[in-house]
Amino acid sequence: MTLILPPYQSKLQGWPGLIEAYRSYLPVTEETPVVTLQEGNTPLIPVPAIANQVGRQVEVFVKYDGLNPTGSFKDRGMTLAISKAKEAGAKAVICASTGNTSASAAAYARRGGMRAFVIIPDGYVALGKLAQALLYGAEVLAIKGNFDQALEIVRDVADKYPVTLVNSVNPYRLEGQKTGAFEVVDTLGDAPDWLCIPVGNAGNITAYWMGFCQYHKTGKCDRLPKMMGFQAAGAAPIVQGYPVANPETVASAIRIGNPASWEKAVAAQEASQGNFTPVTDEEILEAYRLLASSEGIFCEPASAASVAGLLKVKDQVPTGARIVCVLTGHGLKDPDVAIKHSHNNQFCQGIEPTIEAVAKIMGF
Ligand code: AN7
Repeated sequence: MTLILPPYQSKLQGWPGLIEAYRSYLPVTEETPVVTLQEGNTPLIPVPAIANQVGRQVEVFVKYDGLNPTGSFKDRGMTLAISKAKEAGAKAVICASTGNTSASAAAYARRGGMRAFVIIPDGYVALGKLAQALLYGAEVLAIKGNFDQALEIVRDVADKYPVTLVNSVNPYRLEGQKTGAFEVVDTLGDAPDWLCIPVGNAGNITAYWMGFCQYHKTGKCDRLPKMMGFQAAGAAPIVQGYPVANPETVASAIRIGNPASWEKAVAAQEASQGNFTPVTDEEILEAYRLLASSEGIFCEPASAASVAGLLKVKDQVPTGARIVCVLTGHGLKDPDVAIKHSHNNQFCQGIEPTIEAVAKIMGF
């Protein structure tokens, strides 16, 4: 078996990537060729301004998974899915994506020496994500359709042709993503009271719940969180109870009308006595701006749905609760939305290049 890591790698100190860090909890063997970009180990950052808005002496943290190697939580699942695909001898992988999965699949597949086919909804993938897929060297197929249609196509293609599907219907994706929950518990010393998370294809909420349950069973945590899932109001099939044919939201990452992990996500919500709640685009953008301008944390719009959701249901939060909101992707993924919706009226252009002109505008 070809090893991906060069021999000098094993002598390095520091974080080895999540497969090595959580090897005993993951379906890998000594034979598995580990394809890693040292993903995981992302910070859990206190967000006091958000906590203040909730009140009731709560503690609020964000799990900033936008700091993964390709800028989203997808890397957690992709390191494992690509390693297992390589172990099985795959030469090519395929995924449907609203953007982040395509960026992650492209990076890990290319690092593992495989072709990466990505099917995306034409015109609905944020600029940074498209840039990534192109530069990583993916074969990018933009369809005149939405994510749900793209997912149907890739399922069929992977059935009929020698390509491995790396959407979250691939069980290794969720196995890798559950490490997000491990890291939260490892940092806090126990599970939080609430885990607030954006929901699109419903893989991540399912994976976090798997992670908390596995850690609970092995005695790493004493309790389990309520799983609080938030969908964009224009793309809220789980909230409504039926698929949405034409999902629409500014949060293009979660513009999904028929989630693949629907039943598993509902099972997690029910077992944890959590909830699914819709948040409007305006609420998402409000939380997006608040995180950046009050906390210094730039996430993408879909990620801000977790904080928007917490603020929306803050009256249900128990006093003194400890809450974690998952920030799934980096803000630089979607520069168009940032510029369009910053509401920053202090951007002055066309200024004469003199100290006097600058000082005057500064108000001195
Ligand atoms: C930033 O990339 O579905 O509920 O194709 O990119 O596990 O789907 C992305 C989803 C939340 C929703 N936040 O997670 C894709 C894709 C961000 C995302 C979600 C996505 P799931």
